[in-house]
Amino acid sequence: MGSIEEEIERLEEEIRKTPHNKATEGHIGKLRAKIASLRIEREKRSKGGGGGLGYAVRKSGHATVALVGYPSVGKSTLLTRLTGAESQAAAYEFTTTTIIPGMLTWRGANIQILDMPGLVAGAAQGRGRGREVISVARSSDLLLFVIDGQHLEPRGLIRELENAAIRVDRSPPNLSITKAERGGVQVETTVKLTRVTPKLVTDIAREFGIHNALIVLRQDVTIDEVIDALAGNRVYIPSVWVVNKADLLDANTRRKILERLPQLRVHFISATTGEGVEELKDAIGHALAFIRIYMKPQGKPADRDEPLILRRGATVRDLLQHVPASLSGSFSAALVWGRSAKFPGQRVSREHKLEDQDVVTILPVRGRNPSTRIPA
Ligand SMILES: Nc1nc2c(ncn2[C@@H]2O[C@H](COP(=O)(O)OP(=O)(O)OP(=O)(O)O)[C@@H](O)[C@H]2O)c(=O)[nH]1
Ligand SMILES: [Mg+2]
Repeated sequence: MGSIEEEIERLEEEIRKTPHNKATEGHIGKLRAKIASLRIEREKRSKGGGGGLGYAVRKSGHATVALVGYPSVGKSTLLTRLTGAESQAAAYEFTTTTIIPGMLTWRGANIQILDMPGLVAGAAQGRGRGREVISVARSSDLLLFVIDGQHLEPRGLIRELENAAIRVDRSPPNLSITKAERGGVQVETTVKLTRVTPKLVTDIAREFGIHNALIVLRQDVTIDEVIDALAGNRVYIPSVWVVNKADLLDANTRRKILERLPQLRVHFISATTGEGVEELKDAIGHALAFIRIYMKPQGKPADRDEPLILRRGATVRDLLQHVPASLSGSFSAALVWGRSAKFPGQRVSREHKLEDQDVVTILPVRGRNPSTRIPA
């Protein structure tokens, strides 16, 4: 057997050659599982191989957005338009060679936007600074895809990210895997399965070296979703799509572009003229699903001027990361008013999920009033 890379290519070739039908579905599923587990192996080796990634972008602000697109579509021009940050733009490909950060302020939220080198085919295997681009994309909260009239291949872009275990605009499949000491692989279902059989799920689990486990399927999963869950390294990231250089596109061309991208809701913008850019800022802000929380010191009115900004789904535990240590360090419970509270002033624990515009008071452990603590 050759290198991992060759083995992956051999399996991909086999999938291409195999006719796709009901009878071969299981076989293809297993081949795909094998590829997924080899890719994980490849990642492990390349990380263990030293050298490091050679870049560092410190995440900052309330959320991070990665600009993803082919070379020369106008990512850097757009970064500058959105944030004012300087990132060199030029009429040749691969102008940008490192990650350049900028900050966009939207309704009180600080959104970090990262300009990146253009993505090319084979990025997941490390072509054209692909590893950097992908690892930054993986850790972002939103992918801002930039395409232009000349580079309308959204599937190619998504495929590169999919190969690097990024799932765009999807949610994790509803299934659980509990490893066991013995007993083989048990598959239980709570719904009718139409796309996989328990036998196939068991076979795929084996490809990942899982021989004893309880797997509970709570939705009609696809083979790929089973593979994703077993691989365990998938990240699920929402996206916003823009077609840039709209200043060069007449109404007819725009209509044709929309027809070619039926599955996407694209925004036509021009990074040079600014057309559509304010609407894009709103789209980014809404996609990031911020919530505002008003802090209310015990026995005093809430601070309505400066809300804490969190993301939808945030709990009191997340909130505690954004308050002074003197408050979070002595946390015993919180009182909540607003949409997430069953009644005004409900007493809740760290696990309580907050909603937009909630008012929160943090209660310190009795006898440890934070305002009278003497700093060390
Ligand atoms: N007409 C027009 N040209 C644009 C627009 N945005 C960018 N450009 C031009 O497109 C070229 C490439 O722009 P960049 O911003 O460097 O593109 P990039 O995607 O960052 O390119 P790489 O860093 O090489 O991947 C430059 O000549 C820009 O002036 C736009 O909205 N309209
Ligand atoms: Mg650039």
